[in-house]
Amino acid sequence: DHGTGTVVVTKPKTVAKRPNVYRVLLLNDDYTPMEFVIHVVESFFQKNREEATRVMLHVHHHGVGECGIYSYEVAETKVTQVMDFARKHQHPLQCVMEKK
Ligand code: NFA
Repeated sequence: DHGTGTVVVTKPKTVAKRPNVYRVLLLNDDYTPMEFVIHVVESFFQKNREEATRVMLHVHHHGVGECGIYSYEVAETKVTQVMDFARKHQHPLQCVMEKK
């Protein structure tokens, strides 16, 4: 009611929104050394060596894997940092983000 006698009925959302939540993913390739990927995951995604190794092996075996969940701005920064670092070392490693 808006004080006018009008009743407003709101349709429930089918699925809850996840505003501003993004997954950062690494993609497998045949050339980037495993040790380089572990180093990337450790240094840009605040994971210890054991966790970073698990992420690297997941990507290696499944083709894609999650490094972390962030806001749009932080995810974009992570992708840029990883892509710049891989290019600098002449590895074809790809890092992407997707809305969750
Ligand atoms: N598949 C790469 C190799 O065998 C390792 C790798 C893992 C690359 C995860 C990219 C991402 N050297």
